[in-house]
Amino acid sequence: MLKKQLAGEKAVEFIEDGMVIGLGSGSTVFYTIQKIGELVGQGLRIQGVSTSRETTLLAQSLNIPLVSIDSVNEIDLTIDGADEVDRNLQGIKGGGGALLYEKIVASASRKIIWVVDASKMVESLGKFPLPIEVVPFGHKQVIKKMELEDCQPILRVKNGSPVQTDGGHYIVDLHMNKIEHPQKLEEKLQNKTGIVENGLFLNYAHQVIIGGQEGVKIKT
Ligand code: ABF
Repeated sequence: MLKKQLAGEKAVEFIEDGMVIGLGSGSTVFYTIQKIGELVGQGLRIQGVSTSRETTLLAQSLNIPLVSIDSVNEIDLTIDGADEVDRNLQGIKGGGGALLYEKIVASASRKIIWVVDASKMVESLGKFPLPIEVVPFGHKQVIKKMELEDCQPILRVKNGSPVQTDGGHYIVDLHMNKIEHPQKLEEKLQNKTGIVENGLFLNYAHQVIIGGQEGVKIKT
């Protein structure tokens, strides 16, 4: 079985009947959502809160009941993917461009589990380019500021046009190679006009389920 599939399917063991479940985005949590669809078909009662248009379509195709994040008090458990995770469960997310809605859902979640294949586990964050979500109006000014701060920004482009997120923003990837002080960088990015959100997910994940050669490991 694929390492992603191993990790993705393992996560459903943490789902209890009646829960509100945050449904993440990406190719690993894809397997989680598939499994949830199977369990819903066997009578599991959950309400899903989606983090992206892509996940909404997948959940709908599996007849997983979806509710708006604004119709629930809180989310019991969010299961999502990640691009990089360090030993302290600090992570980088947003490779798939869903970071804003993922962080909003994560912020409303009592518990967060990430599902990854072993290649996502790193010593330090930053080799994966850090995605930031920026407002289209003035995005070149933000890029200029990031260049001056030596963050190596590159506008994410597809077929010659800037990638647009579900929220209608652009994505700029910061090719920093190594992020020495993630907390400090996160605070700096939070305070930059024009930057809507950044892909540093610090102190969010409670557990990471890792699919590897030797099976599945759970890191808490
Ligand atoms: C999502 O999962 C994104 O934040 C991230 O880019 C993506 C990566 O996971 P995968 O490798 O499983 O597609 O949450």
